[in-house]
Amino acid sequence: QDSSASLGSVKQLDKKGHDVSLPHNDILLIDDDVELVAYLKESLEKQNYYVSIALSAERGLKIFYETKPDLILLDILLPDISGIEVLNQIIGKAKKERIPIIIISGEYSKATQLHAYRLGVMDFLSKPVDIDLFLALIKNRFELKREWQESIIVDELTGAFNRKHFNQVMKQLICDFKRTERVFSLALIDLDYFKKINDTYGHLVGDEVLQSLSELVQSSIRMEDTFCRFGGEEFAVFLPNTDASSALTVIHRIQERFAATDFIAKDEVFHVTFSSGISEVTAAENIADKIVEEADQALYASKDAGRNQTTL
Ligand code: GH3
Ligand code: MG
Ligand code: MG
Ligand code: MG
Repeated sequence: QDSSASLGSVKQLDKKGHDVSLPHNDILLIDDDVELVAYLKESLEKQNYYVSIALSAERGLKIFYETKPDLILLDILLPDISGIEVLNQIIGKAKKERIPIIIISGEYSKATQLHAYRLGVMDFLSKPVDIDLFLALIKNRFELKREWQESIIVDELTGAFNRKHFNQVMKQLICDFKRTERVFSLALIDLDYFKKINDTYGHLVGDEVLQSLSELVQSSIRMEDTFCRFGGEEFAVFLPNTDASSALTVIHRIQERFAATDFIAKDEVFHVTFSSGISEVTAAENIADKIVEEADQALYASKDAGRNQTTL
C-alpha cells in the first residue's frame, strides 16, 4: 500500500513522464512546416509544455475549439486557408479568454505584420526562429497570463480568494466527493457588530480589521484549505478531508486568537469577534446551495446564541 495515496499527493504520470497532477500549459502549434514543427515541439516539451500540432488551418481550428489551449503559435502561410483568416475566426474568443496568439511567419512584410497586430496579436516572430528568443518570449507570455489568472480570483483588500474562486473550489470539492466520498467542511465566518466598528472608528479602520482577520486565518489553516471573502465582512473556509468536528477545532482556535487581538484606534484599544457556522458535505446534501445554506443557518444560530462562537 502506498501511504502517500491517502494524502492525495501521489504523482500521476502520462506516457511522456509528465506529472499530470501538476497544472500544465497547453500550446497549440499551427504550422505546415513539418521539420520546424517537430523541432519546436521537442524544444517546448523539454520546457514541460504540452504541445498539440496542426499542419493545416482546418485541423488547427478543430483543436482550438475542442481543447481550449493556453497559447497558440500560428503560421501565416498554410495549405488551406491563411493564418490571417484563422486569426479572424479565433481572435474574439482568444481575447476573451486571454489566450495569447503568437504569429510565426516566413511572410513578414510590414503590411502583414500590421494587419496581424491590428487584429490583436501580441507578438509576431519571423522565420527562421531563434529558439532562445522564442522560448523566452513564451515564458513571459505565460507569466503574464498566470498573473492575470491569479488577479481575477483574489480579493484586492484582503488577499483572500474571491467569490468566483469560491464557486470553482466548491464545484471541484463536490465533484471529488461524488467520486471518492472524501468528506470536506465549509466554515462561514461573519464579523460581529462590524457596522459599529465602522461607525465608531471609520471605514479605514474597518478595512484594517478585515485585513487582520484575513492574515490570521491564512496563517492558521493548512496548505490544502482555501480561504475566501464571501462578500462584505463575511468569509468562508473550505477544509478538504476534514469532518465538521475537526473543522470546529480549527475555527475555535482562530476565534480565540482573533478575539485576543488588540486593535488600536482613536487612542483606545478595542477587540473584535466573529461568529461562525460549519457544514460538512454529506451524501444527502452535496449540492453547493445546500452546503452554503446549512453553514449559513449554523452561523445564524451562533449569532442568536450571543456571537463569538461556532455552531455545527
Ligand atoms: P452582526 O453581528 O449581526 O453580523 O452585525 P454586523 O454589524 O456585523 O452586520 P451588518 O450586516 O449590519 O453590517 C455589516 C457591515 O460591514 C456593513 C458594511 O458597511 C460593512 N462592510 C462590508 N464590507 C466592508 C468593507 O470592505 N470595508 C469596511 N470597512 N466595511 C465593510
Ligand atoms: Mg507555412
Ligand atoms: Mg456581521
Ligand atoms: Mg454579514
